[in-house]
Order: sequence, then C-alpha cells, then structure tokens
Amino acid sequence: VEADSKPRGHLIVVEGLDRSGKTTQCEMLCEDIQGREKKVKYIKFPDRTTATGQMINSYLQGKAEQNDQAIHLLFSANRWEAVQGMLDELQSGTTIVIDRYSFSGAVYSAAKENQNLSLEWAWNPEIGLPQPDLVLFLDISSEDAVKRGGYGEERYEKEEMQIKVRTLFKHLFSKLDHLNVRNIDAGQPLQSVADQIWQVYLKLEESGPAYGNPPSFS
Ligand code: FDM
Repeated sequence: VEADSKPRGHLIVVEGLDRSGKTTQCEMLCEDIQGREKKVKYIKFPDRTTATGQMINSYLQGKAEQNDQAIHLLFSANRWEAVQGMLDELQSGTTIVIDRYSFSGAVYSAAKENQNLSLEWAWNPEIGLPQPDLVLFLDISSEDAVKRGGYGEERYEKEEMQIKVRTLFKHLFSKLDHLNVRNIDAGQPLQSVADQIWQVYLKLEESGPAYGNPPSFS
C-alpha cells in the first residue's frame, strides 16, 4: 500500500513555559523547513479566532470567569474542532508545526493553585487526538524565565504557576515515554536554540517519510 500512496507531512509540537521563546522558534523552524522546498503550516493553540477560542481568550484576559473543568474542556474542544483540518493538511504533504498542544492543556489545568484537577483527569479529553511525530520541549529554568522581562497580564502568567507547570511537564513526558519527546536547552541564545532544534528536525527527516494518519493518543 505504502509504495503507491503519497507520504504525509510530519506533525511537530513545540511546548514550553511562557517566555521560553516558543513562538519565535516555531517561526524560525517553519522558515527553515520552507527553505527545503517543503510545505509547512504553523498552528497555535489556543486558536483564539474560533467560537471556543473567543471564550478562552476572555477567560485568559480575566474578562470572564469559568469553572475549572469547563474551561479545561473548552481548551480541549478548541483542539478537537481543528483535527479534520490538520489531518487533511498532513495528507496533502504539509508538515504542521504546532505552538502548544495537549501537553500544555493537561499541565496548565493541573498546575492551578486550588489543585482541583488531577493530571490524569486533565489528560483524558486528549485521548484520541493525533499524536505528534516529534515533541520539542523548550526547557528553561523558572529563574531564567523570570529574568527574560517579566510576565504579561494574562491569567497563569505568575511565577509560582510557572514553576509548577515546569515540574508537571517533566512528569507528564516521563509518563508518555512512548512519545518522541526531545528536551531543548532554551536558556541558550536564540540562534543556538534554533540550531539544536534544526538538528533534531533533520533526524526526523532522515528517519524517512510517514504514511497514513498519525496514531492517536491512548
Ligand atoms: N493553555 C494553553 C492552557 O491552559 N490550556 C491549553 O490547552 C493551552 C493550549 O493558555 F498560559 C494556557 C497556556 C498559556 C495560555 O497562552 C495561552 P499563549 O500565550 O497564547 O500561548
């Protein structure tokens, strides 16, 4: 079957704390992939443009309150509603670079001060979503994150929360040990982080093309 079907694009996720340089690195990676004559698409979660995304945006900006479970499920729905579009892009040979995904989804909810949601509960609605071929975890110490110019005004952009988020990311990735997760030292200068990421990307390309839909989270 594989011999006469077209290879699909790769699904790459970039995760990390606030101020880890995620968005800049996603942009640089997309440019470099494009430079190799490949089709690439950048996606960011939450996607604040959709109906669920607008509710999430109001919540993050403190303009609306939501119960912890409800907002958690809205973040997840914001991914689920994008699945068909993502699969179509992958099938057309486009590589997708995602800025935050299910890992942020589970970890930020579980890091909340009131400890209302367990990591296990929070992971559940992610089951069935397409599993990335590669996860780049931009790791930065919480102290370095603070030094990088302070946090913005949104909910969750607080030092204590970020420290918990970092610990929970590491815990979640250690539990999901069948995934291809690569730790990137994001405390380095911009270009050196980009170089680390590029080396990892090249290994993914060298491992050969992928076919069919990606497996789902279980
Ligand atoms: N966030 C992001 C969540 O709490 N759940 C999610 O599923 C996702 C994708 O929302 F604080 C949090 C992480 C961050 C905020 O910030 C979104 P950015 O600056 O748009 O990435």
